[in-house]
Amino acid sequence: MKKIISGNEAIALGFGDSGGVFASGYPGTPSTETLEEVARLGQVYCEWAPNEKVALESAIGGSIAGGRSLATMKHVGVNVAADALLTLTYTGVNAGLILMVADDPGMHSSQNEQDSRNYAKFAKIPMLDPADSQESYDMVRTGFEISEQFDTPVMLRTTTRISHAKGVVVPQEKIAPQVGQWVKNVPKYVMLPSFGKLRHVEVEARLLRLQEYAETTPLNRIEMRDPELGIITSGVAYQHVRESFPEASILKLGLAHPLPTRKIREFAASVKRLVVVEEMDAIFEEQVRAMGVAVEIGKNKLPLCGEINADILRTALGKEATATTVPVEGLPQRPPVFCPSCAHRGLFTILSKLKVFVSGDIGCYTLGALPPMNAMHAVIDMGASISAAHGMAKVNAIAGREEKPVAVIGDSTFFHSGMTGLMSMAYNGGNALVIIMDNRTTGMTGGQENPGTGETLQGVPVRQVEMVPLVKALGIDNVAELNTYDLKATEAAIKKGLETPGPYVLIDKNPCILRYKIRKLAMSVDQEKCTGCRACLKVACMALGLTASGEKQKVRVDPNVCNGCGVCKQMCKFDAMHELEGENYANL
Ligand SMILES: Cc1ncc(C[n+]2csc(CCOP(=O)(O)OP(=O)(O)O)c2C)c(N)n1
Repeated sequence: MKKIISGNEAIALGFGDSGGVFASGYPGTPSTETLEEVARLGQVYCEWAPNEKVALESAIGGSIAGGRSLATMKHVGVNVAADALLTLTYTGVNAGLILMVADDPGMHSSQNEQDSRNYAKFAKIPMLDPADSQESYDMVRTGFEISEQFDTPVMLRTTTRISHAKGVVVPQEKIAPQVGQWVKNVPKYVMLPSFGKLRHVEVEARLLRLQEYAETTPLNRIEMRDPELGIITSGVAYQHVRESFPEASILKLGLAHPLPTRKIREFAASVKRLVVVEEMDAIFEEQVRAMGVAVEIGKNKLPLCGEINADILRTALGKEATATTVPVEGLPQRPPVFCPSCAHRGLFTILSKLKVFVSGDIGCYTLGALPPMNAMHAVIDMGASISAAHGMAKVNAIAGREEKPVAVIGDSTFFHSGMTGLMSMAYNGGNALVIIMDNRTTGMTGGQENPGTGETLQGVPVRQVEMVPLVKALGIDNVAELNTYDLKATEAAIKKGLETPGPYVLIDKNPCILRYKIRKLAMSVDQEKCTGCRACLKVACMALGLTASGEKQKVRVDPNVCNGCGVCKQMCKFDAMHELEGENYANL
């Protein structure tokens, strides 16, 4: 039966329909819904791993044990899993193995916009690049076939628009999951140097066989139209090409690595002007040029940064833009802020006041870097807050600087890759204050489960990892709890952590109000008492606004937005704020 589903949902469905047995992943936009959908469909066993390396390694184990396996992650997750990937390419697979990676050109929700096609080249493995939901679905099946035929992991790469846009999918006949043999094969799976050397030779031979496959597979197709203009493209860029140049001839690369060199030459010879349209890096273009084939337009006119759209393409190729994508001028900027009553707000109100150097991390708390808080000064990658703070403290000590850095990290990020940094700090005699915002969820990506939530991906209750004993086990003696809804207590706790020499950990256990649906009585402002000093606005809450312009603007609270955390109330010196009595507007 036909369905209208997103690319992520299509991959999940394709996995269940293609004899999938085991799936593991770590959340990350735009990949997250894939594993959530596998869980919702309920056909195949799946789980959240604490990080991408664990997810891929678990999928490797699933494959070795004979089950078709899937690992899901966002592009930067592949960096975390790369150690496993770059040797997995040597071992190959037993049952089929797909690494689904979702790229984020345009950085809608990421710390960088790296192009995962580089990883396919780097690891010398095939990469499938779907252009819509149907292809996302079909390429899971094809991916498993390629994986088993060529004894290789396969990367299935989407981008934000493929992952999140919906399209029609006609499912194929379902393949029942079959678990094959659990094989002991030491030279294939034990990557000692002596075995690894032999496997590397295999990898090179496999790549040549894959290159031959690339020439004939229908994944790479020539769509011959007007020979005047020929465009080599793949993925979502194919859709933009079809929209802006419906008359152009196209070589559509469904297999983005390795490339079909003979087919490329054949296509180039059959068109007058050759253009390569790809988002982000010039991966195809460089390879085509290296073949000695002339490319008229590629990255000389098209951007290396951000997404491509129909108008960018039209302009690059000398046609007029259609103005469908030109943003309206003069709209007010609305930087994202913490949710009303989020526990992170109190923390950053105080960190901002104390003007300390904050080594931040990736999660909802990264918003603390934005105005008006401006209270985060370095954010690199997941887990870096603690290790970077450690390095800062060491250099500060060498320079004779007294200031102690503060690291801020969430629970999911701590479990992902913060723990090792903290262990290093304890082991190497570090000197930073570490604040763990343990809101018992992976908030930023939509409130997923993690080892601390006490629930699996399917919502099955399990033992929670407790933060205090974990931190102590990593070698930290000074551990205290924090309540960021209490500004005075938070300030005192942070000051104590900063004054005490050596590593010091504060743990805030207030749960994510969104994930746990916590409702509190809304606040209200006594207009008689409010002086309009705006001290409360420093907490950057979207429930707070100003009264209509008049002689003296005062603060008002939108009771439909306010969730009554009372942080703004603590900023008011005039006792103008109080909880709404009698009626809980937040529950309206
Ligand atoms: C390597 C990597 N994997 C995944 C992500 C996506 N991601 C961004 S923040 C985040 C988790 C945040 O959770 P937590 O640390 O608990 O903080 P919260 O958002 O709940 O405050 C994830 C998974 C990423 N940016 N980088």
